[in-house]
Amino acid sequence: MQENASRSLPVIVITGTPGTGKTTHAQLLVQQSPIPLQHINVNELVKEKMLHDGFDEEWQTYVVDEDKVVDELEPLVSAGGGQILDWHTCDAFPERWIDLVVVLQCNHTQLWDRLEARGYPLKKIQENNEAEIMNVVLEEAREAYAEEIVVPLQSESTEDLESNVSRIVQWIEAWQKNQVL
Ligand code: DAT
Repeated sequence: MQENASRSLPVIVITGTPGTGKTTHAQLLVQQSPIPLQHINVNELVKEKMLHDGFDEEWQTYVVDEDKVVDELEPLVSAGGGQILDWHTCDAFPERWIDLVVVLQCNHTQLWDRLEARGYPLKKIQENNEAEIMNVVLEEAREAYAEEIVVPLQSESTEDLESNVSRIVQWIEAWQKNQVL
């Protein structure tokens, strides 16, 4: 069991290959959560706070400085938790920060369409699609965190979205009860 007694609110990671639905889930979770949660879109934070070493034109992505990301988030998490960390990778976050890691998964044909609609270059669509097929993010999460806190969830339909968010809300309610005991 991890020692997270200093936090009054849980810290939840929502991860998955780009396009699997992290931001969509995080936004709905903020609305439905019984406790106030702050949605942190880490990609946006990287851009806003310049937590990177420049833009990679070939891959059309920022070269993220993960140490800077961790330093930026540490005071927030340490101040009592209550964050949803929305990012396509998760092993940079220290284990002691995290109470739940939701890994969203999506069938690769559907993922391809979502990324194409987003205007990603072909190479980036292929790379992400392959990563999804190979379960890269799930493996990464399982290596970085205790097995019982890593939960893979399918994100292919609106029904999936709604039932996933309900499940996370139930988890939050259970977490709260546990804190009181
Ligand atoms: P991410 O934050 O993982 O990159 P997103 O939340 O921006 O993904 O979603 C990408 C697109 O896919 C967006 O148009 C919403 C759609 N989408 C995501 N999850 C979905 C789901 N479970 N059902 C239907 N559409 C979904």
